[in-house]
Amino acid sequence: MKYFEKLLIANRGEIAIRVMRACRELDIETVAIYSTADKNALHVKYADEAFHVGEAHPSKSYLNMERIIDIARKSGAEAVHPGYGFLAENYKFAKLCLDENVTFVGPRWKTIKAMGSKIGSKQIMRESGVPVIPGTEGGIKDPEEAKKIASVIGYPVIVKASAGGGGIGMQIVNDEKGMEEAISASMRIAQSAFGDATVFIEKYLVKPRHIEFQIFADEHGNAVHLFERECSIQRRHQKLVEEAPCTIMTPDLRERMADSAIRVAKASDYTNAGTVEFLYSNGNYYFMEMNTRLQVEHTITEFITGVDIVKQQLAIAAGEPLSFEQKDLSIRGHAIECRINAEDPLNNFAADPGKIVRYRSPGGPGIRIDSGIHMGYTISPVYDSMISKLCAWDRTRYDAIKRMRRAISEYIILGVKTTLPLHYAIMNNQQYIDGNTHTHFLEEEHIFDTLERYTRDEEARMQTLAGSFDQGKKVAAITAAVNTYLQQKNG
Ligand code: MV4
Repeated sequence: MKYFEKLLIANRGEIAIRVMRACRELDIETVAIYSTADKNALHVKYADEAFHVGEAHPSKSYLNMERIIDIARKSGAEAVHPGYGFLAENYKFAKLCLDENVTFVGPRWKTIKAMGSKIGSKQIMRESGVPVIPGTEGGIKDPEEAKKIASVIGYPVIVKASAGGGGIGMQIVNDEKGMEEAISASMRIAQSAFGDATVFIEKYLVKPRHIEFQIFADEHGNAVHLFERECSIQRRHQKLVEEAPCTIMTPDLRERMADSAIRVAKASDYTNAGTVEFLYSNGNYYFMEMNTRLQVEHTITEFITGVDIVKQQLAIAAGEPLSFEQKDLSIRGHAIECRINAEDPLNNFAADPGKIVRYRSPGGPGIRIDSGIHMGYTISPVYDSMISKLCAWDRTRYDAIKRMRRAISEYIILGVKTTLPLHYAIMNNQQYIDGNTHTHFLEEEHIFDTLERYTRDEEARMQTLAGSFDQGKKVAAITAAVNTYLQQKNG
């Protein structure tokens, strides 16, 4: 089954290639778009056809809706896959596709619009019997009202922007005295970032876990979930490590959370692939938001379920019913994803774009790499700094961790600073190994001390490896990173 003759991929980098790979296996022709900065990028080479879409800045290229629709017309593509980021959750683009008779591979525009409002989506879920974090039901009109609600739910509370994302405009309030300032700060940031100053408050959960459920819904009323992913390890609201399944999941909790996730899908009139994000704290879980797109970390769900999520997206977009029922799905083994970024973990994760002068990626059993870069490639400062998604699967969680360590130790990336040493440290951190992750993991765990201990203990073995793998520079880089950190810490 082909679903479409030709698909336009309105994205770049690894996710554009990921979507094209599904198309290649389905005999669907692919159309790439590229900005001036991406003329020689891998996703352009991978596609059957490629069209220049505009200048490097996203507003001139990957966000240029009219131009992208033009290219779909010109190339004869019947459908557009938006990937993640850029136009993926822009309801105006989904609506434009509908109006222009091009299939948007994603949910209906009205669903995207409704889920884009934190207050609105929370209201829908509250009415559908999905647990939500206690707080204001609508936007805050005056600080006195906020104080009244806060005194009922108890401090600390958190002020959030309704239009927000990525933690922008979030303010934690510890007592009544801080309320007015937090609300005005949050409103100011929300207004300038989203053009919408609507904010709301809710109970602040201390060190929660981020647990999300992958769901699918077709146009025939069927909805299933593909279990959960745990994504608590983040920095500045960007995920660094994800895994599936979640270590603290029990059959009972999974049943309840999955039931809520399916309720979310039904309540939002959902179609296609989506992710329902929950915060989990002290045995309770709460709906946080719905992501109406294919996610970066879909790979680990593919590992544990064997389902090709992109192929299913295309099938649903073509009007096909889901090819499986809930009872056909089960979890096999454990998968972990490390997002390898060109950035410096020892300098507040500052981006470190530049040329990759030496590159060799790992492989072998249970390893998957999704990447849009190669040796000699120059990572542009204009786009995000992800080098690759390194995923490891094995029968048990601990085996998957050991496999990830092995893969990291095979990885050679020279020319830019990367998060690899940090991932190495996390994979050797006892709390991580024990499954004790939460949203403040990086700050609370003495990750870099663990890195130091690991490096010291394993140096001899690493040196041997370095000889045969020509990894001397990598070992030196890790050692230097540890020394810099210790210098900073000690004075
Ligand atoms: C919270 C929270 C605690 N309590 N809400 C961060 C991003 C945004 N999507 C929501 N976020 C949070 N909301 C309440 N009521 C803690 C966070 C949070 C967080 C959530 C998920 C993953 C990482 C995080 C890191 C810091 C804070």
